[in-house]
Amino acid sequence: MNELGRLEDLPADYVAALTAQNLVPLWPNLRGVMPAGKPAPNTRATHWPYAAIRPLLIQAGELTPIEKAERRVLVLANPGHGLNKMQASAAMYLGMQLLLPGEWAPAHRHTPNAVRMVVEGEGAWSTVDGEKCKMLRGDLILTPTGLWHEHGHDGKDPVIWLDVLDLPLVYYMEASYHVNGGRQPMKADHGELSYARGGLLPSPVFQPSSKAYPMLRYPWADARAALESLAKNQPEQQAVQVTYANPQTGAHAENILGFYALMLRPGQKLTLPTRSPAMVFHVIEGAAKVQVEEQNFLLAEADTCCAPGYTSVTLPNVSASQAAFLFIADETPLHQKLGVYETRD
Ligand code: GTQ
Repeated sequence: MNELGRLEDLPADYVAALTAQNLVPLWPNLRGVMPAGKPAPNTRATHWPYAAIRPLLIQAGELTPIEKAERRVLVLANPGHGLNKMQASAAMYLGMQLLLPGEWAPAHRHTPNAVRMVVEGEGAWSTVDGEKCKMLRGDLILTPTGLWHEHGHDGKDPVIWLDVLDLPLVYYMEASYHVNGGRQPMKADHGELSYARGGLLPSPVFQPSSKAYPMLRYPWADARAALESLAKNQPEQQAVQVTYANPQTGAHAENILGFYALMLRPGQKLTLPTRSPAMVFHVIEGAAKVQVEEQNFLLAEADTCCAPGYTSVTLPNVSASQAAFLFIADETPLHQKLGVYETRD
């Protein structure tokens, strides 16, 4: 490969003349923006143990009233991007959000898409597009782009959930903004009850739903049951995994990020195919190791970690007797839509 000319090889007055005209020579920068063979990501494999986050989040509850925070969130920031960038990967944002009993996180809507994965506590709910969604441990709740949402809490103990947003991408596109609103009128919660079983679509007037996001709450009890049933029926199958999908179209539940639940059988060690999208792993039940090339993280329940794209990831279940259940978020829909999705051997 040719050594390309460096900036220092150019006369200083020439570089100054370029700068004065808002011009930049490509050749000193070409390899930086298009490295050889594979990208050089800023995203670093990073582990955020829940045991470290939880006390600091509870302390945030003492330090900052909800009125002063709107959303009381500690952001799981990837040091490879710089903590102030508040990104876990190029397209993914992660936050751990705390709502205390009686608190209310007021209604707003915004252009980034979000989901919530409930980590701890009972009695909270999110109203999304007028639909009241219960928040139970392991439930996935969508707040897709543009839909009004607010969070409330009628229970007794703190509720904590993991937010996953495509905020870094939408922000990078200079398309990120929010609108505040008042209390949202509630409709009966029909979403998860309407789409109660796979393969059965509600069609009361022989019409598919006209909603872009017909299902907003994906109860953990159903996802877990689907995984258990897959594991039982397909004993040879390596990856016991389900995708959170739009039940009307079969496409990914949201447009930019993909969401999945994975079951690791007792003692199983699963190697994922090397693929272009970055991934996030969050343990719903059990414990698992996440091996990202040479790095090795031990994830306890409620721990979260991320891996950059184009890396090989192996997931050993730590237990020989208990299954482990992971929630996964990744950038697959984005890569597929942009035509840059790749797998490698
Ligand atoms: O709950 O609406 O972590 O708007 C970041 C931005 C949560 C939310 C976040 C948000 C929210």
